[in-house]
Amino acid sequence: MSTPVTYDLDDEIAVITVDNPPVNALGHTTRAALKDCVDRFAADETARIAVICGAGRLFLGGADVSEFGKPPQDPWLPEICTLIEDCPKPVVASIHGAALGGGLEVALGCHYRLALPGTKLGLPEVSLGILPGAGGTQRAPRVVGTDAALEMITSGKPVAPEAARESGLIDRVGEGKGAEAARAEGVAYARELLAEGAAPRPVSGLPRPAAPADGWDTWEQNLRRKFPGQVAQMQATKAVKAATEMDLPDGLAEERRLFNELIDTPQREGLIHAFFIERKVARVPGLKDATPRDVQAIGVVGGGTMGSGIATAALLAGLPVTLVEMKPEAADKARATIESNLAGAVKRGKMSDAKRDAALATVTTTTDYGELKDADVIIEAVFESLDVKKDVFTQLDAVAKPGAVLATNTSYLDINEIAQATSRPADVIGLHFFSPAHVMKLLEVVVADVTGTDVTATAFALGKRLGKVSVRAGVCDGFIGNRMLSHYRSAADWMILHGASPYQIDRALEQFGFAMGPMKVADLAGIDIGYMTRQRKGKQTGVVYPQWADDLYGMDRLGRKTGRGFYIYDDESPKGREDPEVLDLIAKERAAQGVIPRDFTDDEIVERYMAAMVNEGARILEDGIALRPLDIDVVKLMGYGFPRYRGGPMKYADMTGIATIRDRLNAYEDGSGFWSPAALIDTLAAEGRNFESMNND
Ligand code: 3H9
Repeated sequence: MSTPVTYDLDDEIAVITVDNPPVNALGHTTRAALKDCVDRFAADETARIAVICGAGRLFLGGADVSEFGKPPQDPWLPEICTLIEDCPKPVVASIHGAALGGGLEVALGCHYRLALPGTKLGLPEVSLGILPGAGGTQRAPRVVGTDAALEMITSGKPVAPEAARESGLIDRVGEGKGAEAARAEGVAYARELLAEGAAPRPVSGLPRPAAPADGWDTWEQNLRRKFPGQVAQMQATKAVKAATEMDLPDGLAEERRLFNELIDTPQREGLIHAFFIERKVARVPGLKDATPRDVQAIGVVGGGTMGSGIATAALLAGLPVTLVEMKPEAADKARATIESNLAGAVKRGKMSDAKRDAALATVTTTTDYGELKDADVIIEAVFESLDVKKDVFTQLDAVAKPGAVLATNTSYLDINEIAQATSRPADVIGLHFFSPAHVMKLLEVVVADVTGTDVTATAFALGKRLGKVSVRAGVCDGFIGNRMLSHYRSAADWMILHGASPYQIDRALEQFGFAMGPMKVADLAGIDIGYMTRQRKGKQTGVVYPQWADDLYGMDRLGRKTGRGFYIYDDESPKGREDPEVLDLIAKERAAQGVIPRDFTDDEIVERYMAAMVNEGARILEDGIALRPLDIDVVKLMGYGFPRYRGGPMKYADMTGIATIRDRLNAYEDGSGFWSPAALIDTLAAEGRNFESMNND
C-alpha cells in the first residue's frame, strides 16, 4: 500500500519525504506516516541526520483544514513537532514552494531550516479563524523575537526566504526550484552539518522571549482597530504572550487550550467555509467536459474607469489589448488611465518596471472598431444603456473574427437582448467586473439563454488567467450581486421610513461586521447611481421608492464626490458625519406617507436586513440565477464587503438555523415584499435541511 510519507537513506542521511498531493496537507494518515518515519529515524543506527522535505509543488501546506470541527485523531501535529524537536540526532527541514501553518510549525520543530528562493513561509491560521496550534505561537517568538512573530501570526502574511533568513526563521536560502532541488539542497546541507559535527538545536533550548517593544496594550489596541470584531488575532496574541511568560511545555499546553476554544467558534466555521467555497466555485456544474477557446488577445470597447481597469487586468496577466473609444481624446485618456493603473501596480510590487514597459508596448488605443479583428475575447464596457450596448454589439458582430467571444460588462441589463443584436448569440456572454477591475478579485460570469458551453468555459479560463474568482450567474436584473443588493438596500429604506435612522442602520451593520453600512456605500457609489437605478426600476415595477434619496439627488448632494450625501464629508470629518438635514427630509417623507415612526433596536435592524438578504438569495436559487448557495456567498464576500468571518449570507442562514430564518420572515411579513418567505426556505426548514446540502457537486 502506498504511504504519503517515505523514508530512504542517502549514505548516513535519512530523507523523509511527504507526498500527499495536492498540497501535502497534514491529515490524519499523513501525520501517522510522518510520525512513523521520525520514530524510524530515531531508531535507525545507520542514519546520523535526517532531512524532511516535500514532494510535488510545495513542502507542507499545513494541517488538513477539512478535519477541523471533526473529532481529533491521534497522532496530533503538536506531538509530532515535539517528537522531531526532541530527536537526539539533528533534523533539517528543506523547504520549497510553501511552508504554511502546521507546515512551518513542523519546520520550527526541526533543528535546521533551509528554503529555496520564492518560497512562502507563513502562519496564516488567523485567516481561518484559528491560531498556530502546533507550537507556532511558542517557537516562532523564541526564534524570531516577539514583535516579528506577532506580526507574522496576527497578519497571517507569509515572509520571503531572504527576510526569513535575516530574522533567523531559517538558516539558509538554497538554490534552485522545485522538489528535487529541495531534496538535493537539503541533503547537501545535512552533509555539511555532519562534517561540522553539528548537534540537534531544539528551540526549547532558546530563552523565553521578551514582551513586544511597545507593550501588550498598544499591540492589542492596534489589533482591535485593524481587525474589528475578529477573535482569532486576539486569541493568538494571548498565546504569544504565554510564550513570554511560560516555559515551552506549559506554553504549548496553553496554546492548545486557546486553539481548542477557537475551533468551537462560528468565526472559524465561517472562515473555513469561505476558504473552501472560493476554490469550489470554479467547479461549475455542466462545465467539466467543455473545452475553452484559445485566448491570445483581448479587445475592450470603452475607455472609462471600467474599460481601462479591464484592459489593465488583461495586461497584468500578459495579454495584449486593443481598446476602442469613440473619440481620439477619449482614446488618449484611456491610455493615460492604463499607464497610471500600471504605475500603481509597479508601486504595489505587482510588476517590475521592465514588465510594465513590455505590457504598455502591447496596448493599442484607437477609434477604429476594425482593429478588433484579431481579438479572441472582446469586452464591452460602455455607458449602461441597452440601446447603446446593442449598437456596440452590432458593430462588433461586423468586425470580430469567427469564434471570438463577445462579452458585455453590464451590471444588470438583459444580456439575452444584447446577444440578439448579433448574428452569433451563442458567442455572447456577460463578464461583470467590479471596480477597480484590475484590483477587485470578483468576476460574475453571466450566462445567457443560448451562450455556448465552450464560451462559458472560455470565460472561466480567462477569469483564472486574470487572477479573478469567477462565479457563474444567470440573466436577470442585477444578476446575483446587484439583484440582492437592490433588495436588502430597499429593506433598509423600509426600516428608515418606519423609524430607524440611516446612521443607526450603518452603525448596526458595521457592528455586525460589514466593511461599510449601506448608506456609506451609497455615498461612495454616488447618490446619482442609486437614483438612476430607482428610476429604471420604478418604470418597470411601478413601486414607490424613498423620496428622501431622490431629494438628495435633486439637491445635487451626490455623496462623497460632492462632499455631501447621507453624510457630510469635509476636513473636519473626512470619513463623514451625520447630517440633521437628511433626518428632516426623512421626517417629511414619513409625514407625507402618514407613517408614525417607531424605535428599532440594532438587533432588529440586523435581523431584518439579513432575513431580506437570505430571502432574496433563496429566490435567486429558485430562479436558477445562482446554481448553488456557495455562488451567492462568494459574490457577497468578494464584491460587497460581507464579513468574511460569517462565511456569506447563505452560510449565515445555515449557522443561524433555516427554521429560525423562516420564523423571522414570517414574523416580519407585512406585504411589503421584503420578508415573504421564499418557498425554498419553507421547504428546507420543513425537511430539516440547510443551504450547505445544496452545495454538493
Ligand atoms: C494549520 O496548519 C493549523 C495548525 O497550526 C495547527 C494544527 C493542530 N487542507 O489553494 P489551491 C486544497 S491550518 C486541506 O487551489 P494553490 C484546496 O481546497 C492550515 N485542503 O492550490 C484545493 O482543493 P480542491 C494552514 C487544502 O496551489 C487544493 O488543495 N495552512 C489545504 O493555488 C488546491 O488548493 C493554510 O492555511 C489544507 N491546508 O495554493 C494553507 N490547502 O482542488 C491553505 C489547500 O479540491 N492553503 N487545500 O478545490 C493555501 O493557502 C493554498 O492551498 C496553497 C496552494 C498556497 C498551499
